[in-house]
Amino acid sequence: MTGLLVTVAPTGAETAKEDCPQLPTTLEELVATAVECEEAGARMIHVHIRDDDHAPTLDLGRLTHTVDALHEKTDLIVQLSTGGSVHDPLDKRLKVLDAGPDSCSLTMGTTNFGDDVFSNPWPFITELYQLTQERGVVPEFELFDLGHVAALQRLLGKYGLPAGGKVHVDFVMGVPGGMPGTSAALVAAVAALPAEVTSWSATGIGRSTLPVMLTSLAMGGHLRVGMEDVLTLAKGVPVDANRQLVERAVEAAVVAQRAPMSTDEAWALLGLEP
Ligand code: KMH
Ligand code: ZN
Repeated sequence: MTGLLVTVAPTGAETAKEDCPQLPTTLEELVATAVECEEAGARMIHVHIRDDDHAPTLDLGRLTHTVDALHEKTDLIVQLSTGGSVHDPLDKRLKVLDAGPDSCSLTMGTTNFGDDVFSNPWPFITELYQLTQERGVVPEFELFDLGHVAALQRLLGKYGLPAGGKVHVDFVMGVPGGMPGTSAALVAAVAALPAEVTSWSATGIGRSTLPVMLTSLAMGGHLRVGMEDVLTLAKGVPVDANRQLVERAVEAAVVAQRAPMSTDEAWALLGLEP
């Protein structure tokens, strides 16, 4: 069976620090989280950062400092979010690549996002994609809906393969407005993937976390876990640290006879060099 890539998404842009003090929002908290999640088996980190008031920010200086600090303290693949928060303008989201990440998220279409809209118009997608190719940044294609799978096929057909030659996607499931976090939806979405896709992972938001995790493991997919996507371990049991979610994913993987990947295997999976 395929080895397992665990990506940790520790912070996100939606949860307020005051509602969840254990959310890593400062650089020190983020780096400490990254170190312990790597020890627990994570090999990639999907990063959103916050400002001094713990509000989401795409400040380029802070992003660059964050990438450098994570590279200094860990061997994790550093993936910056280009999704940011639903309030971030498209031009600022394109600038994220200037911070020098190994990887970046690239969402393949506009999605209703709870009461908001997560905007990803086609011209933005193509500009961001071409920028990743120029800069040698490996995109992780975020697919919130079945239509995003078709959009990925269109993108690859028109602009060719990403930097590094691998095509890695992540299904983000259970967002109100996107595809549901069910086994049936994951099976349908995987069946629709373009032939160029070399690896896929999945994450289920909130209560869909466990069904999506177990289905992905059974299907040979990889996992994204973290407090960006879920804040409870079970009903009424809050997550105290991202490490707990990584540990749970690794425990489930071991039961499924999916050994967590080594650092070198993870970087190679994405067409990157450590
Ligand atoms: N915060 C969401 C609006 C990404 O990181 O690329 C977008 C998001 C996806 O989290
Ligand atoms: Zn994100």
